[in-house]
Amino acid sequence: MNKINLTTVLCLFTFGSSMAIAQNPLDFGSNIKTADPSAHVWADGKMYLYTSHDQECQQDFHMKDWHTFSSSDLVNWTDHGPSLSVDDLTWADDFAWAPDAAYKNGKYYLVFPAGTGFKDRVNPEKSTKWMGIGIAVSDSPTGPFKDAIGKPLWKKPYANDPSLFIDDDGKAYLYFHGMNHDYYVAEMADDLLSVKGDFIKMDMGGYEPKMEGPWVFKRNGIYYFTMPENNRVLTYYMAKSPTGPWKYKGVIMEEEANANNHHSIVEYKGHWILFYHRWLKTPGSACDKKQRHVAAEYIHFNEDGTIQKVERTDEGVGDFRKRVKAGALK
Ligand code: FUB
Repeated sequence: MNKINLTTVLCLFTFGSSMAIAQNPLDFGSNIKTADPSAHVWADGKMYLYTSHDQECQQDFHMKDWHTFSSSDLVNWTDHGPSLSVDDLTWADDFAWAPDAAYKNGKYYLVFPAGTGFKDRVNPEKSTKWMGIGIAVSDSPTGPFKDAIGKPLWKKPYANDPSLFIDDDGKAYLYFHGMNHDYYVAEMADDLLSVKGDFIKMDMGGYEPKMEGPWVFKRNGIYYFTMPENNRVLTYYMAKSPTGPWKYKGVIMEEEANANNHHSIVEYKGHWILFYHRWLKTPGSACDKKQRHVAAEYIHFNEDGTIQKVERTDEGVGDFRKRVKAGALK
């Protein structure tokens, strides 16, 4: 190879390798529309995403099943198919909304909201919609999951968007969005099949906006309660205990297009990742409207533990392998 050709090749290689790889929304290998990602890293070292599943061109969130995806590099994903469907439930037939998962006592648990009835937007007094939270179990992280108690954990209050946090001492806490019960937490029994005692109303430091989709994680001994505030803007609180008192800290990600967001935050191979969903028009859709797709971004912390604001990007975590190899700073 002469000198000019070699230089050209080297330039192309250097430029090409520094170019970001478009990775959002995540490529699940099909046209599937997914939302509400809950991320977990289990003992096999893989990242697992538990998501809800929008029917193509859906309206009013009539959703029927939950999917599990796994990956080792956040770029190549395996769709393990529906891990549970409302058809498998005796007490609900619709609204397979935002799930979460946990590993405890050698088993994998899927905690999920589901419901019955319908929402009448024109005459709300005619609405019959009801939602509750169920718990299903499997020997495998990808299911199939089996409804473990054959009923919701409770019937009142109306509740959805469950999130299970298991602390280092093994205690399990269930956070949720509930009618007149936002910012309550339920401590779960050791087998995760029932709630222990009463719901606990958490001290949110006097700031309790409308919310849904809470998520709790722990980093360096500090607990974080994150949520889509007003169902749109991702914001957070910090505390020294999983039940508060919490201190409001502000915005993680601004709202986009007046649409709901739903998220989870997890550490993977030394990097903190925010999974969320975006409303996007994508090729191959059966209708000309925005639909939900799961995406991911890096998330960074300041010295004092506060979270830096995150922008939505096309690149997302497309360079994850490279970053892990380089041991890049968080
Ligand atoms: O996916 C249905 C609902 O939309 C979720 O439960 C909410 O968090 C919102 O994302």
